Order: sequence, then C-alpha cells, then structure tokens
Amino acid sequence: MKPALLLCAILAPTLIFSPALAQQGHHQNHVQVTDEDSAVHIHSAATTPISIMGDHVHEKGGWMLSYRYMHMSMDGNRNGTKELSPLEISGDFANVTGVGPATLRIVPTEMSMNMHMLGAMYGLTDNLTLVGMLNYIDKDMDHVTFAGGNPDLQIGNFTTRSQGLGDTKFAGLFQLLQNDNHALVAKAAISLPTGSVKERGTILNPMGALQSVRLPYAMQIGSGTYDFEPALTYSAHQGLWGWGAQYNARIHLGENSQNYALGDKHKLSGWAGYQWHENFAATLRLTGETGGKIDGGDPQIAGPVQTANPDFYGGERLLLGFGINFVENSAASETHQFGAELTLPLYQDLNGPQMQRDYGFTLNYRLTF
Ligand SMILES: [Cu+2]
Repeated sequence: MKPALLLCAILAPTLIFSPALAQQGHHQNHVQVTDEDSAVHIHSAATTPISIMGDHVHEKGGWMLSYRYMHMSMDGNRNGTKELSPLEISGDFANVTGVGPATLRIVPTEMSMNMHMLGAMYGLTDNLTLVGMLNYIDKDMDHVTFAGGNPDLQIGNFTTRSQGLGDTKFAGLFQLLQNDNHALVAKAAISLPTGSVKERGTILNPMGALQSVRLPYAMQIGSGTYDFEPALTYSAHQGLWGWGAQYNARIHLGENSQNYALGDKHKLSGWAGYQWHENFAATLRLTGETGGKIDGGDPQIAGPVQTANPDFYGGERLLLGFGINFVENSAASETHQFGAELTLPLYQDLNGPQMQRDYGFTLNYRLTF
C-alpha cells in the first residue's frame, strides 16, 4: 500500500463531509445518552460503521451482547493488480517456490466465507471494558482442474468445503480519552487457536482422480497460533455528524503446530457518518489493509494449486464500505441496535496468483443493558 493511499483512507471521508461538520444538530450520537428532562431515554443511532469493532466502552456494570454475521465473497484471480484467467494461471505460472509440483493445474475460481460471531462486553470500570467473542465459520471454494499433460485442457470442476468453530478472542478496551465530542479507545486482544488447521477435503487432481487431501491454508478455519490484536480508535461527533479513524492489527505469535504462521495484517480505516433520522444513521468508510505472506509451511499441504503455496498470500487492498445503523426508541434501559454494511474493493495489489476480493457484507444486532 502506498502511503498516499493509506492517507486517503483516513482523510477522504473527513474531507468529503467537512463543510457540513460546522452544522449544529440536536442529537448526540451516544447510545447511552439520555434526555435529562424526560423519563424516556432518547437513544440515537451510532455514526460508526458496524464493521469497526472495539470503538467504545461501556459504563461500569453495563453489558452488551451481540450477534454478527459476516459474508465475504471472492471472484477470480490476480497477480499484483492484473487480473488473470484460469487458463493463464494453468499455462503460464510456475509454482517454483511452492510445495509440490512445479505447475498450477488446479485453479480456484470463486470462494465464499460466512462467519457467525457471538460477542459479550462488560464494563468492569467506566474506563475498562472486557470483551469475549466466539466465531463459527464456513467456507467453500470452487475450482477448475486442467490436465497434468496439457495446461489448456480443462478436465473438470470441484468444490471444497470446511466449517467449524473459529479462533476465540478475549479483549480489554481502555478508554484513554472521553469528552462531549471525542473518544479515544485502545484495544488489546488475544486470539486463542481454537479453530482447526487440519481440515480435509476431496479434490479432482490433474490425473482425473478424486483424492482426499489436507485443504490449503485459505480453507483452514483457524490460524493455529496465539495472536495479538491491538487497535486504537478515535471517534468524534458533532451535531448530526460523526467521524473517526481506527488502526488495528493481527500479529501471529510464533508458529502453529503445523509449522507455519499466517501473515500479519494491519488495517487503517477512516469513516464518516450522518444521522439523517433520530433512529437511523448512514456511514461511509475507507479501509486500507496490508497483509504478509505465510511464514513457513505445512508439509501436508501440497498440490498444483496456488492456495498451497505460502508465497501466494498477502498483499494490499483499499476497501469502501456503505453502512446503515438503526437504534430502537425505548423507554426501557436496554437498547436494541441493528447495523448493516456493504463492502466493495476499490484497489487490490496481491502476491499472486491469488483470489481477489469481491463484495462482502456485515449484519449486526446489539443488545445493551
Ligand atoms: Cu459494546
């Protein structure tokens, strides 16, 4: 990722909306804000995109339970910024540094991932909130197989699937700064390797035979390592507008039991949100992300396919997110919030050949009490 692009990710929403930031509105964007003069709590919709996690803390004794559904779709392949057809990958690419044969006769064409996340937050003090999160993940990947002796001859298609409990996360969120308009929250999380790294599936090999293999890294459910996930989130609101920025990372600590570590990831997001109704807000987000290649390799993951090569992982992306948040008006002290966000790729520079990102979306329900 060029520094300029990362800077754009942060600045663009702020610049786009800056003329309007001077406006004064009647609502505050705090979910916990109540109308002092009324017995009825007035909640207003959050102006932070739903895909941004760890942006807030809860008051001492406050709880939040959440369910999040994330879908991510991948379609086609690229090397660097150039798109590649399956025929180009089968014919032109050597698998020189990878494990297994020197050719790539099996080419993934589409992939989808679904993630169900259950989360709980609890305010231990006004400035420290504890978080726990469980994930359930399913993945499927479609492939075409070309003949071992003829890179132009397609001999069939197959799909592999994997599913299971993902990595489990525990986090502490520390409120570093909070006043009427600004908040700064630091997150320190540990990810436990509860997700499987030994998923198996059946492939159609270039000899035309069905074969049971350990699935490539992209189809495994967990990282297999203990991971450190730090984040720092700034958010602000004024009138009907909100904006903010977040840095977060996933750092893999050591190697897993199968002798590798996934590439570390770093993400920088910038966003703006506008509360166009007391109960609704719209959000716009830009995220720049960078990820490394896989370090090491699982000797049981081999084959004439790009996803079995640790070097064909990682790269840089710029993503655009459009979101909507809703909060229910309620006289009770609990609030129900819903959020949805659609994510589209703007730019991808990948260590390829590698599958490229297509659309994704996140749906979220939160209960605060
Ligand atoms: Cu919360």
